[in-house]
Formats: sequence, structure tokens, C-alpha cells
Amino acid sequence: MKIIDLRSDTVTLPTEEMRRAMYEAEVGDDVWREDPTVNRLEGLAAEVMGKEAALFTPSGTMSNLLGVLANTRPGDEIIVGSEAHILWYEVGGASVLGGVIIRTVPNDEDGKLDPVDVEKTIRSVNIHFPVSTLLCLENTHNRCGGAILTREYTEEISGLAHKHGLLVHLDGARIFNAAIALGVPARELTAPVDTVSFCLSKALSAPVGSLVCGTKETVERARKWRKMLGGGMRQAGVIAAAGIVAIEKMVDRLAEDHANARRLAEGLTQIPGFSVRPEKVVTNIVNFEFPENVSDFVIKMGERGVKFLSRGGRSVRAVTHRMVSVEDIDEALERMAGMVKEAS
Ligand code: TLP
Repeated sequence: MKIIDLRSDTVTLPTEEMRRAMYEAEVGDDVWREDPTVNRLEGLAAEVMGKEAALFTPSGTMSNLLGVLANTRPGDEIIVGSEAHILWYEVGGASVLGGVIIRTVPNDEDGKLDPVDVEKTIRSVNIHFPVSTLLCLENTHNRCGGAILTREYTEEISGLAHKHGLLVHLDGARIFNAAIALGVPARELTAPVDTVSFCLSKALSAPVGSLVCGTKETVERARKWRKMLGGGMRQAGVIAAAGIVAIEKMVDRLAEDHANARRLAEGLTQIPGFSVRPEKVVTNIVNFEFPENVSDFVIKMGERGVKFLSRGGRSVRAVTHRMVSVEDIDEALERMAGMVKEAS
């Protein structure tokens, strides 16, 4: 039985071309900035994101943390969405290591923050208050089912933050999914923000790595923090080589993942008891609810060779990626229909 793994796009394995590039990579000591492959990746990342500089890090979690650390000082307050990855899944690193207070504003179901809420949350000058210095956005939005922030929205909300003296960090772990879905270059979506992090190891299929991008000065501060956190890597060109292939070769195919996600969502509407909104599936993430009469859906489907991620209660996440074909989507739907039939 073929295992169809829909837990995350992080499960994608490196391509042949990546493995070859890794084998052949020219390397040096990156702490001394002597790794030509890392330098090339950082230059490429800065260019595609439209920023002055970029820094290679081991993970999206570290890139976001560096985005916070490089833009704030201990005691500052940062504003994040109530569903933000930074809030939910990064172990509170911004507070623990950055000493910042995390203040939330509700995310709507499309991953947006209401400008009125943001404005109300920004601290006024008062001896009692911490200082608001950073607004964090997320595009595409993980917990909001892969929702996209448009350039217009990003401009509006960043403009508001800037007007009040805040900087803006974008968690763009899946920014290329947003760019492909909108049919615009990623740099258009990142133009309004001060720093952006993005991942190589999700839908782009590289084995490891992420980058944080911004001005030269900010990226230098991030570099110092990365060293302190133990993230200064030596011959990191071996992994950076796969990252270059990821950016140059793996972006355009993301449209396939989006079509498969929509196909999965539409297929689910045909199986009694599932609750899903296909019109909300715009990239590669499908959030849905399984039928009331089914218990242990994720475990039962796991036994049938289809892996999902539980979101608590009856809510489940599926993520499409390079290692799941259109036939696999149909097969997963068939296995789900079979399981539900058995349960009723
Ligand atoms: N997200 C993972 C899990 O943490 C849930 C996933 O499988 O989706 N920002 C966003 C928006 C992310 O979705 C993720 C990974 C990260 C940052 C962190 O990246 P890594 O896993 O490289 O630290």
C-alpha cells in the first residue's frame, strides 16, 4: 500500500538535481563568510525578495526569531495575529530569547488583521506602557488554511504600522505559494515589509534551511544573533546548494500543489459528513472537519496509509506537495470514503 503523506509539505525529499548540487557544492567556512555557495544563495534570496541582504539559517523558526530579535529590544511589545505561527508553534522563543511581550490581534479567516484592531493595539506614549515596535504578518497563513495576503493589503497594514513607528516582519515561510497563486513575483508581496523570512524546506523540497532578508544593517544584527544562538554553520554550502536549486527550479510547479489541494477539497464535498469550503482553498493547505459519527479519524486513516495532521476536535489539516500526485489525491479520497462507509 502506498503511503500518502498529507501532514505537511515539510516531508518533501530533495530532488536528484539537489543531491547532485549538494555533492558538487564548492564550500568554505561560512562563519568567516568564506562559503561561496552560501554567499550565492544569500545573494539570490535577497534578490528574489527585493531586499538588500539575506542570511541563511537552519529553520523557519530561527529565521522568524532572528526577524524579531533584529528588529526589537528586550521589553518591547510586538503585535502578532492570534493564529500566527510565531505565537503557536515557535515555543515562545520571541519572549524567552528576545524578552519581548507578544500582544495579539484576532486573525480573520483569511489570515488578515483588521487595521482598526492593529491601530487600537499600538501603544500610546505612557510611562506605564511598553513600546510597540514590531508588527508580524504571515503569508501564506498556515493556521488560516494557506490564505494569501495580497500586495494591496500588505501595503495598507504595513503603512499603518510604519505611520506609528513600528517595523514589519513577514513570516513568508510559504511566500512562493502566495506569489504563484496570485501570479506575481514574490518581491511584490514583500516590498512593503522591513524583514521577511522564507523556507526552502517546505514545498520547495530542499532538505534544510530558511532565509531572513532585510536591510544590510538589520541582517548584520541577525547574523550576530544567529551566532549567539549557535546557528553559525561551517561548510553549509552543502545544504545551501539544494536551496539554490529550490529557488531556481521548484517555484513554478507549486501551481500543481494548489490544483491538487482544490481537488482534494472538492472531492471531500462528495463524501457525506465532511465539512470543507473548497472556495477557501487557494494554495496548498486544506483544513476540514471529519464526520461526527467517526472517531479517531487521523489514526484510522493512518492505518489506511493516508497521513493527516490533527488540529484538535474534528478539525484536520492536509497539505499537498511534490510527492503527492493527482492520482494520490483520488486514492486518498477513495480510502476516506471507504473508511467513512465502514464507520456508518
Ligand atoms: N510549520 C510546520 C509546523 O510547525 C506546523 C508545518 O508543518 O506547517 N512559519 C510558518 C508559517 C510555518 O508553517 C512553519 C513550519 C514555520 C514558520 C517554521 O519552519 P521550520 O519548521 O523550518 O522551523
